[in-house]
Amino acid sequence: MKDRIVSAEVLVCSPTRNFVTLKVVTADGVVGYGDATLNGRELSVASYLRDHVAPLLIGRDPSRIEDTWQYLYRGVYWRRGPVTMAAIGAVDVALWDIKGKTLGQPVYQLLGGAVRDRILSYTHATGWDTAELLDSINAKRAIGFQAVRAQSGVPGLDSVYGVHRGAQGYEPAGRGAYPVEETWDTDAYLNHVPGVLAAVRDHVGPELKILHDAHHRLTPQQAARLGKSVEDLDLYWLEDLTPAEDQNALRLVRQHTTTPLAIGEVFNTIWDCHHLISENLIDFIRVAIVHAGGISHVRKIFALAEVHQVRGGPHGPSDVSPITLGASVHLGMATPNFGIQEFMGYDPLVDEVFPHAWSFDDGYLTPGEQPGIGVEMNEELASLYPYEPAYLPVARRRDGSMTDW
Ligand code: KDG
Ligand code: MG
Repeated sequence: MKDRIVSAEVLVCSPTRNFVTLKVVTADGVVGYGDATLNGRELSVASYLRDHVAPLLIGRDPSRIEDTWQYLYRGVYWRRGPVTMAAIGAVDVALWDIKGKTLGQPVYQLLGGAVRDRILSYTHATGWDTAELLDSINAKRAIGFQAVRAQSGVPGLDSVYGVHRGAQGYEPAGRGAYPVEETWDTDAYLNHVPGVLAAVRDHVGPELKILHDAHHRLTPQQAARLGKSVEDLDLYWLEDLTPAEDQNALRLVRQHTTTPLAIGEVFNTIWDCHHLISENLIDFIRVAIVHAGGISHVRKIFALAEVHQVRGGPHGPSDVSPITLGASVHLGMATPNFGIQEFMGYDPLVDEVFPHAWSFDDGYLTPGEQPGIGVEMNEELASLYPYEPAYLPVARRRDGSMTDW
């Protein structure tokens, strides 16, 4: 007899930061986990799953992954958006996990098998000034990274995206009842950052892959200027130069620079990026498995990208759980046009709450051979760390008006 889903439970925990996890259990006792974390809006996805999706899963055949995806996407009328797609993503990954466990195979085998031996990954290096940034890059290289995202402070600004003060690792979400308000000045940033990136290239030589994230803060004209000014530095990519809603914004940038462009961490569906991909306006598509409907949907985005020589470079910050990272690594193993996986790393407590078969070695990630996704959840430990309100910062210009964070 076909197996059936008998329970779907939402687990919210905060071991140093918030995570939302969907746990699906079948009548045969197979357990699948999916990540549904949406930074700063966690409880909305938890409610969407708990109140509207979990009841619909009971009694369904867990092997019908694509049909369940279509049911949850097309069956709702109110489509797309980060909350809906994170919820669908969590169900999708939990069902791939169950399928792998049921068949005794790691998920990458079910996706067609390995097309590579390991996945190139990049991590974050940060410093308030250039000297500190170079030290941070040295430290990342010392643990094997061959690709590093370089972010630095900007003179005159007290806080800058991607840069932290003190010994703690960078974590953009701040716990508390209100978002932190930051001041942002694009002119100051643009005057400063090309020199910093030049100093980084000078320091590391030609081999290291250097990436940089502008975090949606530039106009197309400013972005084009930045791309042009760093062209000789042979960056691996410039990321999120312009706000991601406008799929035409990067056309101007493209016309003015050969610096590779990456975008997509806030996209939720193939419909958010098909122009960018099919009109060759980007080089890397950065959708996260969790926020873009799971393995089933991101696989389609990557397949479209393959036709246009666009590579996958999925989002992998600390605010997507180790379950998403594992799912991403499985998909990367089986995707010919996969480029690189962001790997910010996790606090040791997070690794303990989500013990995982995936591993990092010498700059590369591998998924491990455990059936399913290979990431479990220590629910007892997780329950010691209940949800805490936390928000991403907001940003205002020097004149007090709101701008993109
Ligand atoms: O929740 C927001 C973070 O995921 C984002 O700020 C991280 O831009 C980011 C990146 O590239 O990792
Ligand atoms: Mg980014």
